[in-house]
Amino acid sequence: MLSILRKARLKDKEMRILMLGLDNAGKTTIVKQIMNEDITTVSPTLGFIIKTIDFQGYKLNIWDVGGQKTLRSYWRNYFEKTDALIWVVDATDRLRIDDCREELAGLLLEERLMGASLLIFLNKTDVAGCMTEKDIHEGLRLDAIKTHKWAIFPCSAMTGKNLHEGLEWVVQDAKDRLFLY
Ligand SMILES: Nc1nc2c(ncn2[C@@H]2O[C@H](COP(=O)(O)OP(=O)(O)OP(=O)(O)O)[C@@H](O)[C@H]2O)c(=O)[nH]1
Ligand SMILES: [Mg+2]
Repeated sequence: MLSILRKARLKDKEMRILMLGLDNAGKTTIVKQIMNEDITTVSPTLGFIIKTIDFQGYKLNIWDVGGQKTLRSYWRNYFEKTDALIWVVDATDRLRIDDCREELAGLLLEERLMGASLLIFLNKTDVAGCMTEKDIHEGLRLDAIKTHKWAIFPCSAMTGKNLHEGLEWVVQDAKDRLFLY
């Protein structure tokens, strides 16, 4: 019995994190920055990339999926067993904030994502004049989200600002829930 429990817990030392957002939001750059890889050579993701990060004793399998409009219908192929959803928003992309809200709202209706923690990375905040946390709060109507526990972290994939802190939150939150059962 104990060994089964231990195995279950060991298994929980792995987390599946799904990273989505509109194209050009900076998802791939965020992952590369976290992995200390060269961030000067990113190009749009046409399929998906899985990166495994060792983080505070946990193995994080991060699924970075392309966000171009034609690719969004494939997002649903990646929902299964997701512990945490990272939604990346481009703080400089005011024109597509409605598009961004609608795509996120659609995801939050997904049954297979119901148990997932939601981390919102407000990326590109190194750019002067970009949208603020308050702008995003209103633009994405975050207060209306009742289905998921969420947090928003203004960050920059260029400088690395707040990326670690965001991951820390989402891992802690997913962890808290895993051990409830
Ligand atoms: N200034 C600034 N530019 C960034 C930042 N993050 C990403 N970029 C730039 O934004 C562009 C898109 O970055 P990607 O990481 O390819 O975006 P993506 O979300 O993976 O895009 P798709 O794969 O098409 O879904 C690149 O030119 C990056 O250099 C940031 O924090 N600040
Ligand atoms: Mg990408």
